[in-house]
Amino acid sequence: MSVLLDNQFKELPPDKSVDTKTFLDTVSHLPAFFDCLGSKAFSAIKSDINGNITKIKAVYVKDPAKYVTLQDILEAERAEYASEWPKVGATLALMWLKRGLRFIQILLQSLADGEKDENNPNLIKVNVTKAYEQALKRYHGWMVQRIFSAVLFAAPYRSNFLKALSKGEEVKEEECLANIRHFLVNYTPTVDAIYEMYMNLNAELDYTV
Ligand code: 03F
Repeated sequence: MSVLLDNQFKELPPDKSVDTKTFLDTVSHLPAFFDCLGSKAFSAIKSDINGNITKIKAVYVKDPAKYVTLQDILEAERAEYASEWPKVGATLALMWLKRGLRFIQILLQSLADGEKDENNPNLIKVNVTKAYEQALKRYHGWMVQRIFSAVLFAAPYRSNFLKALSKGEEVKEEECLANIRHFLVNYTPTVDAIYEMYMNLNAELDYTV
């Protein structure tokens, strides 16, 4: 089976609201995937993503009936924290988590679209770099950008990455790419909806770390 199909996102309702519990259940499976990539270089990324999921979960479990959708959380925190908001609480955690999710989306989409470096077809550097430039780079100062360049060397080969997505099973490349496309059908609109929510609530910040 494929990691992706095990963690399929749910289809959004017409109002594009994202159900908090379903969202948390689905993203909670992502961090374990980093262990399959076979390099310690990914542990900082894994713990950053994990940390953000934990922060959102901590707010949700305090009052699940109040925080049915992700927007419920943002609106409640906006009222609670006033001028500190949005650089606080689950609002800040989701702001960063969604950037990691966007990175994964662009990376998977680029692989599914068959974008590759014709001279090094088994490397995913072009795909990873594209995802980084579009999803994260502008929020990183020069130090973190240098960390990215270092981590890039630990990026798995394309064939190993596709194998990891298939839980270590040897599957045909075409089958794996089909699974990726299938996964993106609900994943992309969910990530888009979260971005749209941040824009509509004026909750997006562009400081760098
Ligand atoms: C800010 C910031 N977080 C943190 O300081 C930086 C962490 C390390 C960033 C290193 C960059 C590496 C880029 C990725 C290269 C990957 C190569 C992959 C090859 C496959 C925030 O942190 C906190 O989050 C927030 O809670 C806090 O309060 O200002 C705030 C305070 O600071 C980030 O920049 C988020 C980084 C997210 C990176 C996500 C990368 C995902 C990488 C690989 C995905 C593999 C595909 C998986 C598919 C799985 C499908 C099932």
